[in-house]
This record gives sequence, structure tokens and C-alpha cells, in this order.
Amino acid sequence: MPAPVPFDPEDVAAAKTQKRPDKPGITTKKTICQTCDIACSVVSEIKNGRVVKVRSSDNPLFRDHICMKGIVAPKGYANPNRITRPLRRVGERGSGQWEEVTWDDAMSDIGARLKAIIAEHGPEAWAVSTSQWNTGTDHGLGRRIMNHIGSPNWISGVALCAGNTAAVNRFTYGWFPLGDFGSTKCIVLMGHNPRRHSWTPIYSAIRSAQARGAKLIVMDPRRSSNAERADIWLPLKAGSDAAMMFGWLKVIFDEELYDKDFVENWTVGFDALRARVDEFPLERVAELTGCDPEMIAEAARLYATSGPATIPWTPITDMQRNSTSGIRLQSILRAVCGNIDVPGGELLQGFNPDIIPESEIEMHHILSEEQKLKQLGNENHPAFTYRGQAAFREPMKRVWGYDYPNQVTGCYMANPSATFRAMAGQGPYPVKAFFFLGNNPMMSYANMPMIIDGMMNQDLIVAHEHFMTPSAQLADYVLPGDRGWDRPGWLEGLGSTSTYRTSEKAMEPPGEAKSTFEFWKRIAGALDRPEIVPWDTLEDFYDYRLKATGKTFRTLSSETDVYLTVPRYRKYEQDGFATPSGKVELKSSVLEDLGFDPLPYFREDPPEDPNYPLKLFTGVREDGFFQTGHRHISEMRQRHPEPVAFISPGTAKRFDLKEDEWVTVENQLGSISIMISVRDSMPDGLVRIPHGWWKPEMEQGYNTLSGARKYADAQLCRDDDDYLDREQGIPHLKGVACRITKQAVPDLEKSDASALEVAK
Ligand SMILES: Nc1nc2c(c(=O)[nH]1)N[C@H]1C(S)=C(S)[C@@H](COP(=O)(O)OP(=O)(O)OC[C@H]3O[C@@H](n4cnc5c(=O)[nH]c(N)nc54)[C@H](O)[C@@H]3O)O[C@H]1N2
Ligand SMILES: Nc1nc2c(c(=O)[nH]1)N[C@H]1C(S)=C(S)[C@@H](COP(=O)(O)OP(=O)(O)OC[C@H]3O[C@@H](n4cnc5c(=O)[nH]c(N)nc54)[C@H](O)[C@@H]3O)O[C@H]1N2
Ligand code: SF4
Ligand SMILES: [Mo]
Repeated sequence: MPAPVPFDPEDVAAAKTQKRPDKPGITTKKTICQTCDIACSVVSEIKNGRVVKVRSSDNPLFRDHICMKGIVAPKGYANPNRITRPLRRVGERGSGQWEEVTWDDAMSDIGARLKAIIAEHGPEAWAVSTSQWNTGTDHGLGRRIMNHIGSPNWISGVALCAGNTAAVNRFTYGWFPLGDFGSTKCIVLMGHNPRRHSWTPIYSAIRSAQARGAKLIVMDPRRSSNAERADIWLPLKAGSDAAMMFGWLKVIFDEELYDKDFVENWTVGFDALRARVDEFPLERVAELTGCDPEMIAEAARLYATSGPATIPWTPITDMQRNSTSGIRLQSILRAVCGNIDVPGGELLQGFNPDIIPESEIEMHHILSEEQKLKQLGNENHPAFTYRGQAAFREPMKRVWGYDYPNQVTGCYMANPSATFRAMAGQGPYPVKAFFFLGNNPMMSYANMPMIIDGMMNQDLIVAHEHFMTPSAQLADYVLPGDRGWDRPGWLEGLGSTSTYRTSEKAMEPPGEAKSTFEFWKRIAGALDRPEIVPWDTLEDFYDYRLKATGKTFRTLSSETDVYLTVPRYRKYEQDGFATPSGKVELKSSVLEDLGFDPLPYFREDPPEDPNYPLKLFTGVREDGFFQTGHRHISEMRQRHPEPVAFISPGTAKRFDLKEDEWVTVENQLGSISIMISVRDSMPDGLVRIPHGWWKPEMEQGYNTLSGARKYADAQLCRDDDDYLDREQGIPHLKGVACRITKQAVPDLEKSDASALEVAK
């Protein structure tokens, strides 16, 4: 998610930058913090050619856009264990033995091996996993090369986070909107819980909106910090968000609180939807969600009557069994309550006409239909694959000007679980080469045991990384990546906004570290296809994309903090919506043609197994880390030395568990070791499992994977049919059956944060 910035050029122009005087010996650059994916605009202070400090921006638009992770970043990236030279595996895969090589040697071997795999098994035998959030410089170049070479098998962490939401939103109104925090009067957080040190700009935007008088409604099984500040908190059962939204729609329809003009003029399928919603009387919704029916009705009324309202994107509904229905219900609520493309509501921004978007760089049109149909997982779970999005090609061109607008890079992906199964030799065809960039795939998708099997079955694995992550430990090559401030940066608004920000290069990358642009340029060369990436440098590439602005990247980045166009609202009145009918499809013609229920529905949990009497969810981000990263920074590890499971006092009593006790949490897929923390903010029966735990100081290699085998939540994340959303095939991570057992021999291995900064 990009940090929310004003949509109006006048507001941007009015914000005068008061540049602070430079301190002696220190120069400053305007940069974007790329430590997490919210991408704050910050100032980097440089001494002796190195970034030594990151502080908040001099532009009041970005006041206080900085958190502890950004502040410790210079130290984190100066860690002696950062990878700064290309490494080649010398022992068995996963043996943890490496030798340093040159980029040229690495690339000529990688090119030869990849060509041999493609010659033997076809281009689809090459899969790439990434996360655009972190790599920053990919800009569609990876997809561009794959499309030229002929592989559709690109997967990303965005399959569980915003990319899939973007694809599913399009079924309803042909675009993925972003909430207008700046002038909204009501915000609904469905589990989403931005805090001071977790997506700081969104946290600040919510607080400012509340200070202006906007209402806040929070749905969260746990009494989160936003729940404590909400006008209404609905403590729903984990995984029941879609049922809750049916309850809201029931009240909104029965009490006629919806926008009748909009529904009549701009939607199709209202009667069918209404009949489906009638299947959810409030008593049923109360039973499914565990919430008081009167409170549900009160929240629905508040949302429908205090607008313009926004339901900001949340990762929670991206990771549920009913994800597609949940995301569709959000989009339907937005539409029927008249919040689409209005100030304070949900903006459909489209592309900036001055800039060539990443979607265009990707060149999806050149991949043949035959290869597109080989995309893994598209038969059973098509929603975000080429097949699932094919019907939008013409409407997208009509409304947004491009055939393949790839919002949040999540609209034309292969299915991750199907890809790992094919890598493990259980797919329709073999996948034998696997690259990952700015992504820790082993720990960032479901079913980690299957991912490990898939990786062990590869002929070639290439990682582009900063650290020897558990995933990198199974690679053939680990190539050193640069950092956000080591390169010039151009922040595309996820293909969903027309707002851009730039980042000046602040220092030279250490050692042999190179950008993702360099990585892909060299791969194109190694495949004897240098013409695919014709630009010499990243800056040349930016200049090409910016040509219509009449400015070079360098001029634009020195002159401008935010580059945007004048916003237009209710654009659909002119162009219609980018759906086959041109209207908001409450009943989705595309889902129907793909063989799915065209209306949202609710799948209940599978029958309970008495051996697994508790439910777990993964999440509640830790302030000091971003996802699976940053556990090597001693200041941050001192704050969170060990992985911690939250349980309620009632659950602690029932299972005789104590604060700080080490336990095993297990289910049918796997088990992890974790410490207990008893919190009265947790409901009975629910266990919070933190995401992404491993310990960089622990032994590397296949058997231990630096503690990932002991602690990583992905070992509990199932991807069998009961735990997969039908349309997308993404896993249910919110309400997974489990049990907690005491450890016969307690795990006394405690982290020693002082060892983290010692070179290994
Ligand atoms: N089980 C489970 N799975 C999840 C989630 C969950 O809660 N539970 N959350 C999901 C969510 S919300 C998300 S966003 C995804 C994220 O999944 P990932 O994209 O895998 O995110 P990270 O774990 O941050 O891993 C990013 C890796 O990129 C490296 N890196 C950072 N910056 C750069 C760079 O500039 N260049 C290069 N080359 N490398 C870089 C870091 O060192 C790090 O190892 O995971 C999803 N997966
Ligand atoms: N410091 C820090 N900040 C981060 C990150 C980080 O790793 N560290 N990661 C970033 C990323 S990539 C993301 S996606 C965001 C995620 O950040 P958030 O959107 O805040 O997600 P979580 O912290 O996982 O969980 C939010 C809330 O969801 C509740 N919840 C659990 N299950 C359910 C459910 O089924 N329904 C509902 N309604 N609520 C439920 C939890 O109790 C929790 O309070 O944070 C971003 N910010
Ligand atoms: S929230 Fe923190 S880590 Fe994320 S971009 Fe902003 S300063 Fe960096
Ligand atoms: Mo995320």
C-alpha cells in the first residue's frame, strides 16, 4: 500500500517544504523509506558517502511519516552478515556451503542452465516469486522477460496481500479503489489495525480523520488498539467477516438505507443479490459471527448514514476461506451505499496520462494464449490468473486505456500452492527453475513443508536478497540486492493511483550489491535476449517512462515531492465501469462464466475435530520487524526476543498455561514452538500466532533453516480444499483449528540479541 497523500494538486502545492539547514559534514537526499511497503517519504542524511540517519521529511504533507523500523534501517543494513557478494552453492542443496563468485560468472552459468531447462521442459518450467513491495526496482521488468520467454508462472506475496483484492474488486466495478482518508466521514477497519509503528501514515490518517469527527467502526475478534478507539467495535469470530457483511446488507436493504439512484442507474443484479442477502437474517448472522444483533444493526446504520464512508483495504479478508465473497461484499457495500468515486469515499483513479505504467512495461499481450492457459492453478482457482481476468480485457481498454492493467501486480498471477506442487513434481508438468527476488517464499505462502519439497526438487534456484534467509539457504545462487537508498526510485502507486513519488539515490550500493533492474537486465542478456531490456541504466528507463512530462527523472525528483493529476470524480458517468456490462456487477457475469456462484456466499468452518479444540490466526504485526525480516537488528530483537502466542485468561486456565511458558502449537499440517502470553484483549478459544519467525543467529542449512523449522507459522498454514478460498485458491489463515500442548522438555533456548551483529 502506498502512504496516503492528498489527491488534490492544490493541497500538494500549498504544502511548503521548509528545508532544514544541513549539519556540518552531512548532506541530505529526499528518499523513500523502502523498509516496509507503505513507503514513507523521508530524508536520508549522508556522511562519508553512507546513509547514517533517516528522519522524517521536511514537507508537512509527510509530517511524522516515520517509524522505529525506518529509524534503525541504516544500522540494520550495515549488519556484517548482509550479503554483498554473489554466492554460489558448493555442497549439496541446503548444506549451507558457499563460495564467492563474480556477477559475470554467476550470470553465464545461470543463463546456460535456465536455457537447458527451458529446452527440455518448456518455458513454463521457470517460475518466479517476488513481492513488488520490497524490490522497488522491478517495475514490471521480470514479467516482461517472462512474457517474452513464454512463462506464465509468476507468483507473489501479493496473492495474500492486496494483489488478490485488486483482482477481485474488478469483478464488481472494474478497478481497485483506494479510500480517501483525507475527507472521509466514516472508516471501517475489518481487522486492519494500523499503529504508530505499523504502517504509520495510515495510522496517522485514521487519527486525523477521527480528530475531524469521522466515525470509526472496527471488526476484530481481539480488542485491538483501533478497537479501543472505535465508535463501534464488533468482536466477531475469526474468519466470519463475510457473514458480518451479509448482516450489514440485510439491515441496509430492509431499512432502505442504500443509494437508490445509484443502484437503479449503475448496477446490475440487485434483485438476485437481495434474495441472497435475505438468507442472512440477523439472528443467523449473530450466530455465525458471535456478535450481538443490535450492535450489528447499529454498525450497519452508522456506515450507511454517516458517509461518505470508506472501507480501506485490509489483508484480513485476503486470507480467508471466504476471501472472494468477503472482498466482493466490501465492494458491494461501497457501491450500494453510494461511495464509489466520490470525495471521501473510494476513488477509482486510473493511470496518470503522462507516465508509461508498469502494466505497459510488462507486455502481457505478447505471451501467447496457449502459454497463458498453462498458468498453474488457473483451472481450479482462476480469479487472479490470466483466464480469470480475460473477460476484462476489452472493458479495461475501453475505460482505462490499457488491455492488461496489472493493479498491485496481482491480476495475472499463477496460483502459489499449485506452483509449489508442480515444483514438487505433483503438477500437470514439471517446474524445474525457481527465482525469487525481495521475497522469502518458504515462509510467505501456506504449506511450508510442500514449498521445501518443491525447492529441493529444483535444478536451479536463484535468490536476490540482502540476507541468508531460510529460503535463500536452499538456493544455488544468492545474489546481493541493493537497498532503496542505493538507487534512484520511482514509486508507482500500485497501478491503482495516478500519484507518484520519487526517491533520490543517496549512496553507492555496498560491495557488489545490484538493483533488481540490473538483475533483470543481466538475465535478459544471459538468455541471449538483451533487446528485451533496452535501457542502459535505471535512470534511462525512468526517463523513457516520463517522456510525456517533458522532464527527466532527475529534474522531476529534485522539483517535485508528489506528481499527480487533477482528480476527477464519478468518471463512470462518462465512461461506464470496466465490467462486461459497463455497470457495477452486484451479480458477477465473469464469475458466472467461470463456473462460480455469481453472488457472494458464506462457507462455514469444516466440522470440528475434538483433537484440535482451539482456533488460531496468523498476524498482529510486531512493531520492530517487517514481515519475516529484521530479526537481525539487536534493538528490535530486544523488543521481541521470542515468538509469542497470545491467548485469553480463560484459555490459559482451561489448558493450565502460564505467561512465558514454552508450548507446542500444532495442527494436522505441522507444529511450532512458541512462548505463551496471556492477554485479556483475546477472546476465549482463539490463539494469535505471529507471522514470519526465524532466528538469523541459529544454524543455517536444510535441517534447521535458522530456526524456521522450529518457529515459522507457515508450517501451520494449510492449503487443502477446506482451507482454500474456491475462486482464488488462497489459504485461510484466520481461524485454523489447532491445539496447544505443554512441552515435555521445555525449550529453554533463549535468544542472545548481542550475538546478532557478529559476522558469521
Ligand atoms: N503464513 C503467513 N504468510 C503470509 C502472511 C502471514 O501473515 N502469514 N502475510 C502475507 C503478507 S501481508 C505479505 S505482504 C507477504 C510478504 O511476503 P514477502 O514478500 O516474502 O515479504 P518479507 O517476508 O518481508 O520478505 C522480503 C525479503 O526481501 C528482502 N528484501 C527487502 N528489500 C529488498 C530489496 O530492495 N531487494 C532485494 N533483492 N531484496 C529485498 C528481505 O531481506 C526479505 O527477506 O507475506 C504474506 N504471507
Ligand atoms: N511493524 C510492522 N508493520 C507492518 C507490517 C509488519 O510486519 N510490521 N506488515 C505490513 C503489512 S505487509 C501488512 S499486510 C499490514 C498488516 O497489518 P494489519 O492489517 O493490522 O494486520 P494484522 O496486524 O495481521 O492483524 C490486524 C488485526 O486483525 C485481527 N484479526 C485476526 N483475525 C481476524 C478475522 O478473521 N477477522 C477480523 N475482522 N479481524 C481479524 C487481529 O486481531 C488484528 O488486530 O501491516 C503492515 N505494517
Ligand atoms: S512505516 Fe516505517 S518502515 Fe515503513 S516506510 Fe514508513 S518509516 Fe519506513
Ligand atoms: Mo501485507
